[in-house]
Amino acid sequence: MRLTRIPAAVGVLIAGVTVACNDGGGAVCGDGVCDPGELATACPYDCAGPTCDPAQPGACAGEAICVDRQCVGAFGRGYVFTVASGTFPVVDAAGQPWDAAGDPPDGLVRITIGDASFTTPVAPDTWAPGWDAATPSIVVEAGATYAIDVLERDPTGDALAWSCAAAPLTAARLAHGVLVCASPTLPDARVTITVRPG
Ligand SMILES: [Ca+2]
Ligand SMILES: [Ca+2]
Repeated sequence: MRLTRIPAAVGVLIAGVTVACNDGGGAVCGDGVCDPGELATACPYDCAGPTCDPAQPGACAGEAICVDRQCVGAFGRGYVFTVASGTFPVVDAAGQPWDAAGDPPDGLVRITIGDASFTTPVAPDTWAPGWDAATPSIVVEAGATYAIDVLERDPTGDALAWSCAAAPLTAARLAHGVLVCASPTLPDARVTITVRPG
């Protein structure tokens, strides 16, 4: 079907008053509104040319992120969180070696977004784990909390090494695309997590 571009896509001037006329709910291609999930490639009528650069975290104002060069609502959409890598301090928070005889730690990371939780595999015997472990797509709603728990595995179970939490997970953090969890007290205790829409 051929769509005709008309000024009414953004409003109609009636007796000197501009009336929004294409604000119906749902992602309807052709309604003149670039809804979440609509892309310039699939629906150029609604999502006109490039409006943002995804390499610029602050490219979109308000609670929005840049997807396919369009500023779209940050919340109510899926994200993939990838626990990339990290570093462990030489000793734990109690000043004790992680394992017997100074053996390197066996780190893993649990990430919790709202009600969704994901745990990486263990990276055995390393001070610089490179998990590169991606979550399934997790839908982030406005106001969702997040928590990152870095653990160390022993035969007796997992011990918490350090952790980070925030409420809520802001659009700015989602747009920035990187979450870093570093301990304020343990030197070199650091984990980097990347975030992308997906
Ligand atoms: Ca070990
Ligand atoms: Ca261990």
